[in-house]
Amino acid sequence: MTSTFVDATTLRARFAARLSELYGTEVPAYTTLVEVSQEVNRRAMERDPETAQRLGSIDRVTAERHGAIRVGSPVELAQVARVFGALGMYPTGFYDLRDAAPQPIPVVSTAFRPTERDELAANPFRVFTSMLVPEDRRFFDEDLEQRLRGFIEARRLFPEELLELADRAEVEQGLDAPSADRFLELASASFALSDDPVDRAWYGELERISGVAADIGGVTTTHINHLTPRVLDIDDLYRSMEERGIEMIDRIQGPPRWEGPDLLLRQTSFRALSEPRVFREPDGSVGEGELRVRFGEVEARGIALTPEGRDVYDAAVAEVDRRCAERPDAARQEIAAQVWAEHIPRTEHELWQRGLAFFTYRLRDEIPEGPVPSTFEALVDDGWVDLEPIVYEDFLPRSAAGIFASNLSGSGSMDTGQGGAERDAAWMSRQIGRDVRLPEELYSAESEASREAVLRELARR
Ligand code: OOG
Ligand code: NI
Repeated sequence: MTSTFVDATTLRARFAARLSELYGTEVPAYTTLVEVSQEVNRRAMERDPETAQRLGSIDRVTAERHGAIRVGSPVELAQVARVFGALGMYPTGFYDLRDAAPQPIPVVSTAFRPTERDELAANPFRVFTSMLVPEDRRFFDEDLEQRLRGFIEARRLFPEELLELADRAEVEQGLDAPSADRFLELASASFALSDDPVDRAWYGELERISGVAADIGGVTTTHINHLTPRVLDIDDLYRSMEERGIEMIDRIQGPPRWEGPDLLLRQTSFRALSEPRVFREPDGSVGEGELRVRFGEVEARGIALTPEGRDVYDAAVAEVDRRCAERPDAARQEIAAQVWAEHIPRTEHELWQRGLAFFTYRLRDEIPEGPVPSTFEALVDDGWVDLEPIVYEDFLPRSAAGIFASNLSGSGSMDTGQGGAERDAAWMSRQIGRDVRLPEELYSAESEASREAVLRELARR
């Protein structure tokens, strides 16, 4: 390779930075969010650098973003997969938001992200990608399904030149410098807010069913819907944003603030302001209008849970819901912290012992005197092997639905008497011709590989 070759990792980092720049010019409050996030992370590092970096280096966390986009069909999703494939990002996880509380959303989603630990460490950029399900009769009748599909089939989200560059980049795992520049230019332009006129009547018809349906099927392009920085202390972030006069949604989604280890994912957001858009009115005239569809989100990440851990987590969330319903005046945060204290282990070690969270292992440089313990458990318990938590790299459907819902104007409408089209990860994989990977399999493989590496190393010593 010549020195001007841009590999997939560098391409991904450059794309993430470029999108961040674009989104900052489009949504100025995002720039404030990034500034405040950096202050919050600096404070967390000053308090305790070791704890702050337990789930990723400060360099990784500072650069870390996730974006969200929404598309209309499997054909479009397959094209998205090609663009992100060029950046070393692969479809991971399947989320069905159509039966989500507090509000059903007519989409199924996946996230494109790097899957290898060193790639995540180099740049963990990920994009939550939702696809409309026009076939779902609970939301759309047959006539509207046909018109929606017709509208979506007639548009092109990505120019052919971009898709061809993407395919080449994926095969060659990067691009020469001029092609890389061109790829980045075309890719970021594909996610910019468009000034194509929005058909007011069509948009309005879809919006009565779902604001998300209108945002996807009511316009001729896709756009980056939010871009989320990662913080080390989301409670500090929430307070700091409100102090700056930015009104946040009423709470932080996901696990409560508590004394034990951070689990999974906590997120919160603020509603972006209205943005000017061009509209075509029913009388054919074209003029300025406004839409309010994009927002700012921020997140804090915790340890990945095993399926058993996820069951404990889900049971705790159900218990919080139950107690909150019994005591509608009580603060959810307080109830949740109480439930957590009762149900969730307070240390990483106990999470590991009970098989509730994923860890990798490291043989200590200084190992104890005496015979080698005979079980892996004892190697950990007796101080031969250290546990290192695996950070949760994915999303939570309930938080996702909460984020969607808190940023919609109307509640939409749904006919629950109708059947919904069946969708799952296997269906999505077939549609896009790529395997949608399951997060828990990736975490489990990483943990297992590290356990074997420790045993091999121990045998050599
Ligand atoms: C995606 C909402 C989900 C998250 O972080 O859970 C999401 C969207 O609004 O398109 O991004
Ligand atoms: Ni998000």
